[in-house]
Amino acid sequence: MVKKPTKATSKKTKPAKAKTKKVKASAKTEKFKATHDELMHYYREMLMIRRFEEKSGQMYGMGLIGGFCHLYIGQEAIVVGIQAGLKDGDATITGYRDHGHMLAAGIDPNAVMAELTGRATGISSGKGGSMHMFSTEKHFYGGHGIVGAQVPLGTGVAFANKYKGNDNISVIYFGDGASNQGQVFEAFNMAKLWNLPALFIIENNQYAMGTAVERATGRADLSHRGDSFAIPGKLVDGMNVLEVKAETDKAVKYIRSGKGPMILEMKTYRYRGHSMSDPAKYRTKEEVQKMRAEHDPIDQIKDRLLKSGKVTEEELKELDKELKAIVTKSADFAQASPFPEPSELYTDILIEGEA
Ligand SMILES: Cc1ncc(C[n+]2csc(CCOP(=O)(O)OP(=O)(O)O)c2C)c(N)n1
Ligand SMILES: [Mg+2]
Repeated sequence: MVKKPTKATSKKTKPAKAKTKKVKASAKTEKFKATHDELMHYYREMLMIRRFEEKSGQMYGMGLIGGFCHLYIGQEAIVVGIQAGLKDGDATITGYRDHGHMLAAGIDPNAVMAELTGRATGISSGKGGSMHMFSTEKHFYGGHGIVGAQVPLGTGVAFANKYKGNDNISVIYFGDGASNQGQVFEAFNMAKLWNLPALFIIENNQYAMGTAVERATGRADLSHRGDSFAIPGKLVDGMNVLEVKAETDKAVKYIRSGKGPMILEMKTYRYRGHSMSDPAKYRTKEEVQKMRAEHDPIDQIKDRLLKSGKVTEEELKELDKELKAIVTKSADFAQASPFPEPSELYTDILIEGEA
């Protein structure tokens, strides 16, 4: 959602005293400068994704979303912080946990929810579902169900940008599990060989399905994955949107100046199971609770906003209501939309004239 930063609606109301949930980690955001409008913008964008994902979870439970559905709850600061450091024309590509990436890229929530529910008004005409959504208009190249497949594809997008001589970069998101795949290293090699404008983002949410990163990875500090290709990497607190934005700015500057690719390992955590069908028995409830209580990306910014006295708890509640209404509208829109016609099975298979 590339909306203008939201301003506090009323300055007269008395700022609420720290009535919010205590967030021990909020001090970490204090190290980074941000204007009030920027903080409000990040808060709004992250909360929008969370509310959208909560609704998606409900819709899945009601049987309105079929197939696989992977929620992004807990990881919101990554796409929001990165998107804030990009310019129009920059491309993004990711795996199946893609709803948040689409909303952050400014794609209409109605079109995303309609796609999740398989309706003709969906962004892939109801034929892609949760894992296969695209928007060439917003330079969002999917939505991919095959773990790691987006990495060579996104590297190809970076190649295209360089070939065309524009200054757009390609941001390629993938998980800690995907980072062990062979095709990722082949893509790294070519990206460095040709110094392509590629920003590789490893979303290390610490699990690949039910496997903890330490159980599957010889060296778990993934920011070093590019060492043997001379691709610089950095570890970033992916729960702190301000740190994500600051490190994105540095990486984008480096890449746009023609120096070649870069890797950012975003340390994060997913609160929900791998997909809607995962009961998450491989970790304790306490582990999840601790992350939520001490590192929640939205609470960290909320805490800082309230401490600033420039916005009240009431005003933030109003904003939340506004976002919930947008999400409800998207669910209503989806349910009122028709399913694709059976004849649609035979369209969008080959590009016209290419057969
Ligand atoms: C090539 C391939 N192998 C296996 C799978 C099954 N699979 C789907 S998601 C997943 C885990 C990937 O974890 P990670 O890369 O950490 O991303 P996350 O789900 O945590 O976002 C696996 C093994 C698949 N979709 N594709
Ligand atoms: Mg993972």
